[in-house]
Amino acid sequence: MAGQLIKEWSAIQQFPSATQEKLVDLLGKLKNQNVNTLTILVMGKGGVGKSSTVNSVIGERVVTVSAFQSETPRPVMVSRSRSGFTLNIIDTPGLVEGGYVSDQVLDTIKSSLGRFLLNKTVDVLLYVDRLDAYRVDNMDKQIVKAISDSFGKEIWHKAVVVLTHAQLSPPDALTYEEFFSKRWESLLKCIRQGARINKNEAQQFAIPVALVENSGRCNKNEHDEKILPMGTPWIPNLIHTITDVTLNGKRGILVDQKLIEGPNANDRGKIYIPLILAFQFLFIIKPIQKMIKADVERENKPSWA
Ligand SMILES: Nc1nc2c(ncn2[C@@H]2O[C@H](COP(=O)(O)OP(=O)(O)O)[C@@H](O)[C@H]2O)c(=O)[nH]1
Ligand SMILES: [Mg+2]
Repeated sequence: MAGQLIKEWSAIQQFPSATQEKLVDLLGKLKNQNVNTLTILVMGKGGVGKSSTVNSVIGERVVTVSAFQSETPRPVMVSRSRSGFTLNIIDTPGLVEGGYVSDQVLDTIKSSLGRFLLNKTVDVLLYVDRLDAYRVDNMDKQIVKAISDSFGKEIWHKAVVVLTHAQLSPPDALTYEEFFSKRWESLLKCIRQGARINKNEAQQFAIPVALVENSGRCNKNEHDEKILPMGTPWIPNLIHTITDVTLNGKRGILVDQKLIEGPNANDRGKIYIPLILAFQFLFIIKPIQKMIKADVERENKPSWA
């Protein structure tokens, strides 16, 4: 973005003053630690609320949200500045296409990152899913695995899991807290498996979760702030979690040539293809050919031989 003028983050004034104060505090905390730019990458399945969350955080409709249409095909970076502080948020297309994790989407994300941020770092990954889902499945694990293979397992040091649709009434007579902790427990387990984070590493990879409700019907407190069912204003809470992860002492994700051109999940297996072919030739095809040859020789001998 060299030389390009970054838009002023004026939509921050759309937030209720209680939220504005907290945001200004958090941005101050980052600046005190010499963090003048905060770059956030948003990824997840399609339709989970990635774009809506980007709009909620910026405070205006900066990216397209659609219930039924297929999403924007390319990643978009939205940048806003405020008193010397720059916020970059990168919204991306859903990672699942036609029932598979799409390598093509992952490649597009990486090459777009190269265009937006070459030799700069991503500070935080927002991994978005919905709170109101009752199961995790193998696809969820595949997505986490694909992200880890493409960006390195370390990306989970910089991750915040965002669960949208947080204003829900839990099923089966569970309390909200019970439902949340069950959902989070199973998703966290799935993330650890997909990212191959073992028991000993779980402590280092303490992945935080933040709840989000993008709906216009989100409840508000007496200060007009959008709140979660337990009363927490969710926008300041999300930015607080993002700030903590930014300052957690772990290195951000460097967008260099190696990352952009590096292999992703399925490509990695491809290096074994020549080996597998060689194996098949030496240990399966060759012996069969030998057997056939021996057979033919036997057949060709005259019966009286
Ligand atoms: N009720 C509710 N609807 C949401 C929430 N987040 C997104 N949506 C809706 O879900 C649909 C998909 O959202 P979108 O942000 O485009 O998802 P994306 O495909 O992940 O970018 C849209 O109709 C949104 O209005 C949320 O937190 N609560
Ligand atoms: Mg979207």
